[in-house]
Amino acid sequence: MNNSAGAIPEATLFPDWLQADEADALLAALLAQVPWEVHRIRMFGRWVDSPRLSCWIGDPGTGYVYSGARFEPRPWPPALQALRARIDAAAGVAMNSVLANLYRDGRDAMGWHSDDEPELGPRPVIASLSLGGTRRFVFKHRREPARKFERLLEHGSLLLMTGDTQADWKHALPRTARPVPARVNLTFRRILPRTR
Ligand SMILES: O=C(O)CCC(=O)C(=O)O
Repeated sequence: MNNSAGAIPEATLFPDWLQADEADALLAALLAQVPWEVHRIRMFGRWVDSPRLSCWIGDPGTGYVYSGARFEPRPWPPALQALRARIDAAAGVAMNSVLANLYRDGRDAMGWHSDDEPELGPRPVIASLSLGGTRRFVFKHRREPARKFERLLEHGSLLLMTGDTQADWKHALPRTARPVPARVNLTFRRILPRTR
């Protein structure tokens, strides 16, 4: 999945997409500027607190339904306004929203899922920027679950997921017992206009 040898040809990891000092400054700004909240999600028929803090950010009209709940977008914080154009250039897509997640320590995590909500359309481009503590990011094939692989998402790295990545693979960010610094992840997305 790195630039030389790909386990998924349509998922590309750019380890040092941001320089360390720029990534440090962005992390500090996001911790201060984003209105972090606990999202309630539906799991196995029950509403539970998501084990991380989150914020759905976007242009007007980019309401998003995931894990059984609907989220209306918060406005873009100043720290993301300039970054947005650079993400668009890297992804080749005009992103109009971003899910920001804060993993406070190794107990915060994200379970198996694909970013395949109808609002994203078929074959969505997702640009995932990681800041702070390094965490494992794991992929499992949706129809052949024995096919799994993982990558480390480091401070300043950008993971671009395109093509059939969401249709063919699930991903997760597992818990860890290892002491790990706080991590912020930003998954930039393009929500398509409603057709009805
Ligand atoms: O934290 C991450 O790296 C991924 C988060 C994610 O997959 C999601 O929120 O959909």
